[in-house]
Formats: sequence, C-alpha cells, structure tokens
Amino acid sequence: MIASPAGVIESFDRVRVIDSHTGGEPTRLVIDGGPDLGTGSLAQRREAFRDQYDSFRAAIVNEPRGSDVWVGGLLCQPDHSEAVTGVIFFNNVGVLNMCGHGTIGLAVTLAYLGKLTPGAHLIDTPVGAVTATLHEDNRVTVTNVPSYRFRADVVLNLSGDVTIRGDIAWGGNWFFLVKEHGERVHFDNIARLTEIAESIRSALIHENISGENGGEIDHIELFGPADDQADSRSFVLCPGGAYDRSPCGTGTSAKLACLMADGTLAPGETWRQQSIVGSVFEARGEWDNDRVIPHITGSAHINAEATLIFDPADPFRMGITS
Ligand code: PYC
Repeated sequence: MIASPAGVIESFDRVRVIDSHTGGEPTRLVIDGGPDLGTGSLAQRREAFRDQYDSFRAAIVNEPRGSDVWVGGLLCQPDHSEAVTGVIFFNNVGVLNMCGHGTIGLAVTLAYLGKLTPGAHLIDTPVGAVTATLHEDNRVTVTNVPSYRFRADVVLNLSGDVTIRGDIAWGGNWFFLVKEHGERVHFDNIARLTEIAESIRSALIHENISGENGGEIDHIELFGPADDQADSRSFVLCPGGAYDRSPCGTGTSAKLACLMADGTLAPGETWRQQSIVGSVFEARGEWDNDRVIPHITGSAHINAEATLIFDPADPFRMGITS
C-alpha cells in the first residue's frame, strides 16, 4: 500500500512484469498493476509518476527485486491515437526521458504478448514519438527523436589539473561524449572507466555545464576502438551509477549526431556501435533540417515473466532506497 500526496491509498498487491534484455541491458516492463497517472500529456504524467510514485519506481527496479542496472518501463495511454502505446522509462534513481534499449525490449515484449506484429509502430515517450519497426528475428529498429550536437569540443577541468574535451549532444537524453581519455575501453577496465566517467559528471555539475535549456547531462560516454564487428566501442555511465550493458540507444543517437555534424559519417551510412560487453547496435541517420533522425537496430530477448508480490509484512517491499 502506498499513500499518495492526496492521501489516496494505492494498492500494489500484485504487479505483472515481463523482463527482457537488449544486448545484455535489462528492461522490466510493467504490464499490469501500475499506478493511475491521470490524464494530461505523457510528459505531465511522467512528472506525476516522478513526484507521486517514486516508491513504486523503486519497488520495481531497486533491490531486492532489481539492482542498479535495471531500467523499468511503465505502459501508458499514448498521446497520439495512432500510437500503439505510451511508455515512461525509469531506473534506479529516477525517471528517464527516453530509452533506446528499453524501446527495443518493449517492442519484443509486446510481440511476445501477441500485441505487435512485424512492421512499423508508433510509440509515445515523454520527449516525443518514436517508431519501433519489428523485424522477424527479435530485431527492432528504433527511429528515435531528432538528435543533435549542442556544443562541440567543450573543455572540462577534472581534479588534479587534468583537462578533458568532449561534445554535448541530445539523443533523447543528454550526453557528454569523450573520444580522448587515455583509458582502454575494455570489459576488464570497467572500474576505472566508471571512476573517470563519474569525475566527468561531477565536473559538469561543478562547472555548471548543461544541455540546451539547462537540461542535465546525466549520461557520459567514453569511446575507444572496437573489435572487427564494429566501428567503435563505448562505455556509457547511466544516471544511477551503473554502466549500460547495451551500446545505449539514446547514446548511439547522440554519437550519430556528432559524427554527422563533423561530416565523418554520411547520411544513410551504417555505424556499428559496440557496448562494453560486446553487443552491437547498427545505426544510421538522415538529416532533417539541422537535426539527425537516428535509426538504431538491435535485438532483445524475453527472459522472465513474473508477478511481483507486495507483502505488507515485508519492510523492503517498496525497494531499498537511500
Ligand atoms: O538505450 O537509451 C538507452 C539507455 C538509456 C539508459 C540505459 N539505456
């Protein structure tokens, strides 16, 4: 039971979820039993979810049912009548704007439920509509929100007189993208990559550097060479301190925007972005005025179907929070 600010008691006795992973990064989709967020745009309902149901968020993705790495998705009424669904994504610390790997997981989950057939489907997110094109083999292409580089070659002062340069770009979330950081982007170096990415995020806050209109830059991407399956490998630090096991759909969109702004990648040309665990997204973009429309392709697999139980006697039924 959860008391909302209005004093209404909400009962979350049982919540149905389906778990999937996209290139190793998990998504837990709430299928039934989620909160009623009222009417209003999806952006407004995301605010209601953030402000009134944070304990529900934590119950779904935090320990003991989840962990720092989980991304949750709440199915909602869409804003557009032609959309198959709306979705609000969230993680271990709050709500997300958009989530690429989560949208791939969502499409494969709806197909598993018999609610999505192969082809293109509109999905509403709080930051705009995206299209998920379901292919036959668990692969999905997400045509993401228009993406762009906001600032190039921003100099950042880290502690110990170290400076680092990076681009600020929007791909559905705000990213700081760093090519030169002096570290190996490899699975066996995750602790060090996390440390550097955390220090970059702290420096961005300290120096008051943000995305357009003050948007918080809550994702950090460090790039390095890939194996022969891809053009680049990335380490992506997510807002809650976990790293993305997938190549990050919104992060790959931000990367495309930077590559195309530099003229390094031509419209329609394929870019293969590899994650730190080796999974690959195929990406291509096209210009729409000064924005890049990214198409990100990856695959997801269902790995659990569950009913979450909220035992009133369980002190951690709403998750472990700080
Ligand atoms: O795939 O866009 C993404 C994403 C964001 C956070 C974790 N994954």
